[in-house]
Amino acid sequence: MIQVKAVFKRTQSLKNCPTHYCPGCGHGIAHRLIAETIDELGIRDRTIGIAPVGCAVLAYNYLDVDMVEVAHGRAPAVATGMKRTNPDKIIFSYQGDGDLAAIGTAEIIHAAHRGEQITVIFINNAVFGMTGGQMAPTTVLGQVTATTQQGRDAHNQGYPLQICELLAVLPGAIYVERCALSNVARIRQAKKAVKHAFELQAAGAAGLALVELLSPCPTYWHTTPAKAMEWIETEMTKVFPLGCLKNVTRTP
Ligand SMILES: Cc1ncc(C[n+]2csc(CCOP(=O)(O)OP(=O)(O)O)c2C)c(N)n1
Ligand code: SF4
Ligand SMILES: [Mg+2]
Repeated sequence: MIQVKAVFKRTQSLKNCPTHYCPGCGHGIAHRLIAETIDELGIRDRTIGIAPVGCAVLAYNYLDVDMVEVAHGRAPAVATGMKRTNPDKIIFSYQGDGDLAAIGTAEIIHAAHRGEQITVIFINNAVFGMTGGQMAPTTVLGQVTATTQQGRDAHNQGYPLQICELLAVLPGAIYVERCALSNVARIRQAKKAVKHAFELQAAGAAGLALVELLSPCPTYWHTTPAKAMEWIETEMTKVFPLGCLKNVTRTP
């Protein structure tokens, strides 16, 4: 008799549906890491996600947990209210760089500053993807976007904004790590980081946990999925160094 051993099975917290993301987009990978984490921690029945603006606005079509949609940049403010009124729930926001690092800069800084007990997954793809590939605060110098046709120039458009470095100095932020979705080893590390950010909240740690994921956008980087992965490794990580910037344990 042939023995069949299951080596792979569906991630329960991911819905079984076609994707709307472009080929090679990092959002789908990030969704999967979150869904696997929720399954592995057994927190599906008490997790509430906040969907962003941007290409992942439809995150609730993929993640099979309770989700709410909030206005541009406001996710950390809404997450604050949700967690304070439902302390037994696991609250996470999922935000792009246009959402978190441009429109919602004030919200994320103050939520971290207040030490809100929330988990933030921050997708840095160096552009405003959904609206046509305009420059984001995270666009790297020299990068051509719809609004920086000659390449981003520090004199005209300033320098790339490093959110992890900004937040790590705030006492209210307890865990800040930057990972990349650029190859299998990096994705495995990203999974560990995402899981840790959820575990801290599940364990009742007091403070905000944020994981930044450098994520490919082949469409608005005007390149192939494979070259987009390479570009993260060769260019993005120079400006956004990978690693854990902060990991402290604090209970209320
Ligand atoms: C108040 C307001 N600001 C801006 C927009 C347009 N808008 C919608 S999504 C988006 C950018 C989203 O970019 P990002 O968060 O980086 O997500 P991505 O698509 O790159 O994943 C913008 C500017 C809007 N509709 N309303
Ligand atoms: S435009 Fe970029 S971020 Fe948006 S779905 Fe396509 S590859 Fe992903
Ligand atoms: Mg973006």
